[in-house]
Amino acid sequence: MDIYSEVTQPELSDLVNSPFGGRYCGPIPPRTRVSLYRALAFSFHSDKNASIPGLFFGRYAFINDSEFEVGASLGSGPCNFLVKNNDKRTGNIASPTYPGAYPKNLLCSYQFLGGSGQRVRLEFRDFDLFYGGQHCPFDFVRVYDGPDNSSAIIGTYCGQQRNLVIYSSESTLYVTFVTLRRTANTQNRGFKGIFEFSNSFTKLDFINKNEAEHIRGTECDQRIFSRKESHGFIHSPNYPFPYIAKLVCRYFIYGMQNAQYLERVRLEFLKFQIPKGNKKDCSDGYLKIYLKGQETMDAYDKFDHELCGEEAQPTTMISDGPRLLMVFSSGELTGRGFKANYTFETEYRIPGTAAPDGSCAFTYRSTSKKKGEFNSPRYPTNYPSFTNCTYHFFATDNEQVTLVFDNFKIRTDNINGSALVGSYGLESCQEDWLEIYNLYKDGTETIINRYCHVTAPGPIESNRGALGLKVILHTDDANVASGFKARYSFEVAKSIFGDCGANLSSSDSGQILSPNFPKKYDTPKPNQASKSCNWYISVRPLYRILIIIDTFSIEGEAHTRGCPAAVLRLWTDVSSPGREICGEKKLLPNYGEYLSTSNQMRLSFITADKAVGSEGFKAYWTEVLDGPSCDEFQCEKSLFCIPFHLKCNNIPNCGARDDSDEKDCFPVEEPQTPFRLSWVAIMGAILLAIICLCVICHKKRRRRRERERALRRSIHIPQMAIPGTSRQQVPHFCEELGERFASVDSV
Ligand SMILES: [Ca+2]
Ligand SMILES: [Ca+2]
Repeated sequence: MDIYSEVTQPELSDLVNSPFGGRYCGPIPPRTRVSLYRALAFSFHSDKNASIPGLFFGRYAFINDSEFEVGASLGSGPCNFLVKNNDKRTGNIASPTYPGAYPKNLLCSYQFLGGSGQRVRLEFRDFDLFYGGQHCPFDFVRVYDGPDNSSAIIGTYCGQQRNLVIYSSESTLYVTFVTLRRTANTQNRGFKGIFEFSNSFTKLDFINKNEAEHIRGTECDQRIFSRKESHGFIHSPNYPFPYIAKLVCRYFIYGMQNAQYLERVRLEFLKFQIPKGNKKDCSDGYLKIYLKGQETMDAYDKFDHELCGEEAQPTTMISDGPRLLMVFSSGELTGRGFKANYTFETEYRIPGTAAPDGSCAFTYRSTSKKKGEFNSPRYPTNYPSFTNCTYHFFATDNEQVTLVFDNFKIRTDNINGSALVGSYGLESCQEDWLEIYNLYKDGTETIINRYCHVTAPGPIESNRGALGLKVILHTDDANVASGFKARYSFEVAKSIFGDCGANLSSSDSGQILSPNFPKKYDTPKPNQASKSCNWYISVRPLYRILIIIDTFSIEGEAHTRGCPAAVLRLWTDVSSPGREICGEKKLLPNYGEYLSTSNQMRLSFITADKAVGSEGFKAYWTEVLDGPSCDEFQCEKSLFCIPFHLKCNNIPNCGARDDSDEKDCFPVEEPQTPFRLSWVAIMGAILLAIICLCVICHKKRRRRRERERALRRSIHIPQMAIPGTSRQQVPHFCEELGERFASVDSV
């Protein structure tokens, strides 16, 4: 069956020239057809001689053409109309063959011209067009906010639409309906709706033209985009006069959100009145507030606040993210409405007390919280460029604050200096950087160090007596990274030496060991954020201090991640930032040798609660005089002048690569050992000989006595004094000895 629904004349001969309306076969019947003009034709073709009855069955009706005459015909086509408010204040609009499948290759236009002060409302009650894609490349309805197709476009619509209602901003509206010439067999109905001209639609002058923008096509929706930390006022429609009933207006208040900026919206109500209905709740009129961007997920049922009555409760709200939406719905009752102040604030996503001026400055007071976290803006998202953020940590009296960094990545493209020691120091960090200061009560501050790249700061304790710490994050105008995440902890102040450490001032040399050396250094107690040992070395004026690190193993690696868990901080110049050392000895620069710039030096060994422990370190320090003249021992290579008694003391005092103080020690020291040994051996031998003689003498005397007794028994000699044996009654050691030597045969 071929259908021709666009035939202009009812003569059959014209079918050849008429647009072809589709060919149908099989079990599915064609959809309803409405002729574009006064005639409709279809033809049935069969290749069989005899047709079977009941092949198809349908109904027809002649319908009134005026249903499609939206206004005065402009005569240039079947569906071009001019609609004036004087002719028709309200009426129907329908596509030219609705509800029959619309023709291809169609161009319809509907021009609505209202009177002064009027707006045009168009409501589509049925809308069914072929859906060719998001931008409607094939068939579409396009609505213009003005008198013709050179006006601003409100929207282009295709596919199926529900609840499509469009308002003109002013008194005119222009609608086109376009279908393309295609061979595809589509059978969509087109559209049907109503239009209305009215003076009673909301006046748009409550929308502040300078700050806000009416969303074209809506009755009273507006959009406010931040112009970077901008602010302004929003009002209910008709404010300060009562709003009209049965009205829905939406306020989309959107802060900035891009790589550089992230804002949130602060909303503060200054005036508020939306009368409650009979139920004494917000079921009549209300203002719903959405703080989390629910509208982007069409979650209009998940509002954060619903306001009605005589006051806004709460009066101030802050969005969670860059978006805030308000939906105002007036019910049967009318009221004075509301006035509110909105402010776009930069959202740093940093915990802590923010500065009232909205700058990136945060304060952490021991009096309000003893421990917590802080981070770079928007961590773990990249921090913005061209930003300075300040973090103040204020301890109370007799407290110290500890900072421990858990993540650290500050963009540095040009790493200055030796890569092995890590990226810290004022010279190394010239792009983005982090600085940490001690703060004092007199308003002064001293820098602890500047850090950048991946070299995380070691654990930091504020100096005893300091008011607290200050951290500054500086970023330059390009290139960013994820930034840092760290913890702070206020704790009872320790001694000036920390948990261990000492004053080393009454000696010319010594050694410094990490706690438990050579066993693993221990980590802080469970309730402590850090454990620290501070050593203060001072020597005679004009002398300097040479430190030689003999053994060294501290977790961390300066150039790949810094020393965030444990660090040896070493000040060769007590008035400048110290060095931060960790890792293994082979990575230490200059073979682990450090020389003070004055007669003072400070070392701090700090472990954070996350430290796991390692061998630690052993270091030797020596008071040295630097210069050509020397009254005592002069090192050969380093030329340091050191006390004589440090020569041959088995400790390197001249330097890591100068062993001159421990050289040529053999002639003085080595002979002592064999000499002492030989004396012990000789004395031992003499003693052994005496013991042997005594034993032999004793045995020999006993044997002689037995011999004499046996002789006396055999010849019965009475017991009497015999002159030859009298000396046996009075034995004498020397006599025995003499006897022993006299009778060599018996040995
Ligand atoms: Ca940068
Ligand atoms: Ca020595």
